[in-house]
Amino acid sequence: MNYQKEIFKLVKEHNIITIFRHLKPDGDALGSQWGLYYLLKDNFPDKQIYAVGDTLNNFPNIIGKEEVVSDELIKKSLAIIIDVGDTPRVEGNFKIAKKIIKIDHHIFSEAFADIEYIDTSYGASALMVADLAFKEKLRFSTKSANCLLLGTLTDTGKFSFSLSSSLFYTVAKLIDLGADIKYLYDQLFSATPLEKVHFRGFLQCFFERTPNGVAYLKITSEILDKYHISGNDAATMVNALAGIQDIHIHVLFAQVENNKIRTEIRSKSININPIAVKYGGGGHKLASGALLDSFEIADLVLEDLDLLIKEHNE
Ligand SMILES: [Mn+2]
Repeated sequence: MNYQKEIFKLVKEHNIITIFRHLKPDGDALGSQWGLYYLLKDNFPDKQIYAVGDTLNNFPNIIGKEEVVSDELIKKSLAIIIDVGDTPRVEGNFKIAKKIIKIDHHIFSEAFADIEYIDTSYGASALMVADLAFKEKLRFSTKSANCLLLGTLTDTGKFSFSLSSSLFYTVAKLIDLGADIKYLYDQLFSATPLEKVHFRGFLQCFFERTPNGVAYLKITSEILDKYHISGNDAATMVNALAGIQDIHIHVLFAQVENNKIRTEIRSKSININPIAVKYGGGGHKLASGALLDSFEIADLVLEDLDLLIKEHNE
């Protein structure tokens, strides 16, 4: 299928377009959502475009203000679901839309759209949007370029998880189109709050390891209180344990709402996605997550991950 052709055919056929992303949005969810929003607004000024969501704006001056959109409006719209592949994780009532397009770089888990554009070779959904727009020869504004670079910088960990030449080629084009990489770097990576700095130090000093090389920490609510950090923020700091000698996989288990355990798993090269899927989660080959019911189940996850390394070494 020629995705660019099919996607923009549907875009041209609809006057109302609603853009959805996943719950607890990260930089790529918001960057790809808002990059697409500005691209469609700039290039199809007669259409009504909505970025759907109801969260605090974590990236002021880069993305816009999200809107809660009525069901009546969604019903008449083309819904574009971006950076998420399974229905429970989509924020908003997208299922009632007239037509649905999915654009995502996570490993496939569920088909629900009229067009399912999935490409796991992309380091960020923002890069998929950028390439679609380049192929369609859309006009970029500084805003759309900045949003797409935001998504790329965050999801690729400042270009450490994804290193293809096509990625750098796309990024170079975004910078030429006005994306301010210095500003984004300063906003994203040069102003870590002190609590997080201290917490990172705690992680790096006190992590434990399994016999075959899984680095991990179980972060209880007592630890969270001590460092004045939320369970969700704590879990996303998993890469504080990246790049350690003889560690192949690193994991954080953090207590969140309803005593659930948010689990973030990262790997240097072994595909850890099947383990995340086994425990009800998902994501990418080298970066996946799940929500567990208890720290006891976390022990089972650790056993599985340790065994995975052992089998890999044999
Ligand atoms: Mn993403």
